[in-house]
Amino acid sequence: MDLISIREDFPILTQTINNKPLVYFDNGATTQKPQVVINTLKDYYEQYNSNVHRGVHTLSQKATDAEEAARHTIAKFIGAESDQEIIFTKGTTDSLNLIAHSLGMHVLNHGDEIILPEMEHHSNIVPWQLIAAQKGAKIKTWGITAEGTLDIESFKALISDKTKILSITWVSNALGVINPIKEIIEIAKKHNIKVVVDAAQSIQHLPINVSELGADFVVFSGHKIYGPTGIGVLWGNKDALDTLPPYQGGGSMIKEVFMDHSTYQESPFRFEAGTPHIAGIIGLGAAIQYLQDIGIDKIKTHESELVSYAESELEKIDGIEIYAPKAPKAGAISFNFKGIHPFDVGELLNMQGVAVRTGHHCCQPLMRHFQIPGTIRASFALYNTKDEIDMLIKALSTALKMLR
Ligand code: C6P
Repeated sequence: MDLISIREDFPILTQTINNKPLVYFDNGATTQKPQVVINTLKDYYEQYNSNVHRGVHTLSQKATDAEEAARHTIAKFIGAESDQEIIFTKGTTDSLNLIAHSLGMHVLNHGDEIILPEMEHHSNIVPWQLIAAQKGAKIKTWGITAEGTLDIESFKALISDKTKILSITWVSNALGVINPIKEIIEIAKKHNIKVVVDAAQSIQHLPINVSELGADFVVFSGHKIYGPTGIGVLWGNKDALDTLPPYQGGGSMIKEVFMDHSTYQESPFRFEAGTPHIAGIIGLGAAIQYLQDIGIDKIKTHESELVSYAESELEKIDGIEIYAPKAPKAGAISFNFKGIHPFDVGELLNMQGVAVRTGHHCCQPLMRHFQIPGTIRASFALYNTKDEIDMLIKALSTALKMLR
């Protein structure tokens, strides 16, 4: 990968923070945007801003074509069998709320069980709690090992004839750990369990083919894959989606409306009530095209080199604790220093131009497992370099001198 030219595609990266060159290692929270995405948003608003699927006029047709072209790009990128399997949402959180509601309404009965790993983001816990309460279903926690990984035998032990749904992250946002997703899905499928995969932290790092993965539904956010905020995707097999009840009612999702009842469109429009985030959709299409032009395999290789290098350099620091040290990781490493609060380290890194995330990373159950208030997380993207990791290590050493 030509990192010099890639970095030139991201205008934000050239700035200084506190008189130091910006080292942006908070990509797990959101990635920066390439110029092509910024230009795509600008062009839409400047040249063909209009509503979609509603007007016969030229601008509306142009916007509709651009939106559907983006849906096609995204469908191809994730290996969907048809564009109708791509539902646009506001993001991973919105996709998970949609699927928890619609799937939960469809398959859950009183006493049924939903399995959730302990490492899940709150977005993959709370929506399931809401539907479980409504349907009288039960959440079963798949606890993690002391190492911070998932143990397949504990999963098997949790399954009962009441288990209807497993919702699981592919890559942990807090630890960077890659879960053995294919093996897990295979086991779930033997027991007829519906599987929802939270791909918010894998979509930008690992190749995906939803048609081969074996999951029922996959969700992700646009802003973590170089696209705009406020846009996300829910993928599901078209037939499966068409059996589910709608999540929200409104314009675009109906066939006919009477005063006492309505009939609904098929997927994807069945789940896309109201005016969508048109600019966001087109911008996400541009982001995914950009990523495909570089190649996800190359990105994966580059980022796994960054993770290994960062891990080997961090390990040399006295008093560091790296979480899930032996597990395979994608895009992120989490750590702490004995006796030092992660926020203090984060502040001192920021003073030196290094942006990391500190805190519980929206994973309070996971933090409770480790009995810590939070971690320091460095998370990487395709534009990051080994030189930046050296800058992080140097900044950490300065911070630790001050704090110790
Ligand atoms: N994690 C992080 O810094 P939204 O906010 O809807 O785009 O994504 C929610 C979400 C769901 N699942 C996983 C695995 C995630 O990582 C996230 C977002 C960010 O780790 C913000 S908390």
